[in-house]
Amino acid sequence: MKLIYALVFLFFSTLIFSQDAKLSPESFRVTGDAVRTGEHCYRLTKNVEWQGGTLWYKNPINLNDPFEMEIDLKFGCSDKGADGIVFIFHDRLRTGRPGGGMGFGELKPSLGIEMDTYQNYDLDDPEFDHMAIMTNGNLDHGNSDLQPVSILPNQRNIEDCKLHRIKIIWNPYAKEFQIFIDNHQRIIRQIDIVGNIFKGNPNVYWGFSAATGGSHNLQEICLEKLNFTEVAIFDKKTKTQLLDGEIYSLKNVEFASGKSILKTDDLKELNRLVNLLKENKQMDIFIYGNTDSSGDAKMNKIISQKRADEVAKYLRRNGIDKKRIKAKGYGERFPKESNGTVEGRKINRRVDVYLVKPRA
Ligand SMILES: [Ca+2]
Ligand SMILES: [Ca+2]
Repeated sequence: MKLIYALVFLFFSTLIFSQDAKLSPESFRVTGDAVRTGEHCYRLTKNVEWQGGTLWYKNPINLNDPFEMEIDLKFGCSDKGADGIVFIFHDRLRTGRPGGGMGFGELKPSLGIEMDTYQNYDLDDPEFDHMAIMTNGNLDHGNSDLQPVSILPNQRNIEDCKLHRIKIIWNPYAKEFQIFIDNHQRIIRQIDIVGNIFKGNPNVYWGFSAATGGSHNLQEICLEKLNFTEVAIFDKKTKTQLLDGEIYSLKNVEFASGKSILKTDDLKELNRLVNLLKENKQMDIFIYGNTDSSGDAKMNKIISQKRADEVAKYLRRNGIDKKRIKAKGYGERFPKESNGTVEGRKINRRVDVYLVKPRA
């Protein structure tokens, strides 16, 4: 019984930990006039003219997995202030046109949930505080497909000095977006974000952007709950080394002695490799299998080839063109450490990769 309690505790503490890691300030980048003001709170704009600020989550997320978040937004205290806040998906950490564009204007490719408190006549904005799902930085409601709804029910003013809870749910299986404000469902829309907007790339960044113009408001955000899958990517240094063509030993890609079956449940490292190759389509990859010196040298060469082939197979299964992949087994020829110790042998049973720079 005690064991079950311990396991349940472990499970929940892991959940809480991953939630905390996502909410931690280190996971975010503020740009423009945005600043952190509390544990999980940020000010996007001051209540002065011509401000623009964005809060970005630093790592890309995978839109083929579900996405859910709850945050509190404050739109300021002056009715008819400006300009509003936009939730953004974009393929880079880059902000669009401020002012009436709210940091989303002309940003391509992108999806934005605009929460707009200022009526721009040139964009056919309605008089009331409104929200809509918009694409590719286009905030013009002249297009009948993009008719906005009021943010709060009954066109109530949202610039009321209060925090409002917004809940965003993305269901990738139904390709459906749902948006709730203060527990009222305001938008439900089917949209193929990955296919139609991001041309098949599911890895996008998300953030909240706000701006002011001649009219203004204090606009703030507090993060409450975040739930999504981060995309596995190499750290900056490793990525640079790989793109420079340096040899790299895959981490956590392990094999039992004399075996070619991938031992690890942790596929992050292989997914990092897949994502790097998808990002850099001009580069090919060489995969080298290696063994320790236990057993027969000829046999080791065969096993090392199988190890390299295992990794190649994983890349192919995840959409990397087989023409870009070369896999070779070197057996025990290139040990990294001494074969005299258990640890050394474990390190020597490895797969090395390097990317081939495109010819100029
Ligand atoms: Ca507006
Ligand atoms: Ca208003």
